[in-house]
Amino acid sequence: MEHPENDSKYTGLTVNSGVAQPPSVNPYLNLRPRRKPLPPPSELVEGIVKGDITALARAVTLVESMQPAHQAVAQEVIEKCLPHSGNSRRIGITGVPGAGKSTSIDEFGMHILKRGGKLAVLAIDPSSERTKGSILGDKTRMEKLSVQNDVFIRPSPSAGSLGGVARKTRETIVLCEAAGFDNIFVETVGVGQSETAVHSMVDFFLLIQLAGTGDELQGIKRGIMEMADGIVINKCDGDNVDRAKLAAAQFRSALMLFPPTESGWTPEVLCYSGYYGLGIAEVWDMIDRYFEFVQGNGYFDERRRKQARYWMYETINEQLRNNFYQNPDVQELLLAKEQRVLSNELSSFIAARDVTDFYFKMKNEK
Ligand SMILES: Nc1nc2c(ncn2[C@@H]2O[C@H](COP(=O)(O)OP(=O)(O)OP(=O)(O)O)[C@@H](O)[C@H]2O)c(=O)[nH]1
Ligand SMILES: [Mg+2]
Repeated sequence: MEHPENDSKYTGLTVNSGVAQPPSVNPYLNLRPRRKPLPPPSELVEGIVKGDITALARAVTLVESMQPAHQAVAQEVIEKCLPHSGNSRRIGITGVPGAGKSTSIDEFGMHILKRGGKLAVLAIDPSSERTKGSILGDKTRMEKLSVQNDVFIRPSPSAGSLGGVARKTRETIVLCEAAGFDNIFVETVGVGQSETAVHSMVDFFLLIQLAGTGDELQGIKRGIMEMADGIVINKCDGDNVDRAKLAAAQFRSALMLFPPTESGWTPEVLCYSGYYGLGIAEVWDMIDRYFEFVQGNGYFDERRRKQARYWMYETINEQLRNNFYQNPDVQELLLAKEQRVLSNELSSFIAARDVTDFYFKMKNEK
């Protein structure tokens, strides 16, 4: 091709002859094997109960899928796994970003694996942005656990409503237990509502805190502290030890002002270092003592029963909401009403009543 700009008299940029670029569309795309057909539920259940990780992972993928066909299989698998579930310690772990959750889970996990048993690490993280980051982050931060045989690490189901994400994690707990995982960690980042969701599915709720600049207690919502069965101050190492101990004392005195817990257990405050592996055994001794205590006084079973009831209502709420919002006629009407509310032609309450009336009428006619 003629390139006037390559003329020796041309004073602008010159163009070099290039190399052929690869096609932008993968020529082998259509040669890829088709997706495997859905395995029958009974086959998955059989695999899960035998402890087959591949079957477990496939079932969890179905639980997380939005497709109705996948959901149908998933629900059947869960139902068949239920009689094999329940036999585990479910431990929720929360803390603000950077508190050291991943680093600590690696140490805690290795500590309990030494005693035998299997560990599943699940997460609840309803924000898609972080999910992408934390998959990468957790792979590197949980470097000891991620190469163990008896460990199943699963990042949070991808973004959706918190209720939806939490339900999937709860269902995944059932599958993991059926596969023989007798220790379940559910991690969540300590900002927002996800702690409540995690609290509603675990037996023990561990709050990881950091020693700060003296105003530790201000940043933490009271509600989260009230949910905690144990508070641990991480990064108690190097020249941070004194500050960590001070923070622990502050937490202890703050906890004394709280009303007694439902379980009768007094939450303990401990210092440790996840990174250097200091004080890990002490944290775990506390958790052991808690389980002994609540199994003795019956609170363990009571909490699980209450959680089961909670999840029944949560699931109903979610299904009602989905049924409403996913109805095409409702969607159309909603859009129209929304416009009128935005332009001040209609009050929010009347608009809401119009749409719900329409929905109830439609349901009654069916
Ligand atoms: N000095 C010290 N640093 C620690 C300790 N535990 C974690 N860290 C460091 O703190 C940083 C955050 O640790 P992570 O384990 O990724 O924290 P995280 O809570 O999982 O953070 P997110 O996944 O972002 O929510 C990392 O740079 C760790 O190396 C500890 O015990 N001592
Ligand atoms: Mg992390």
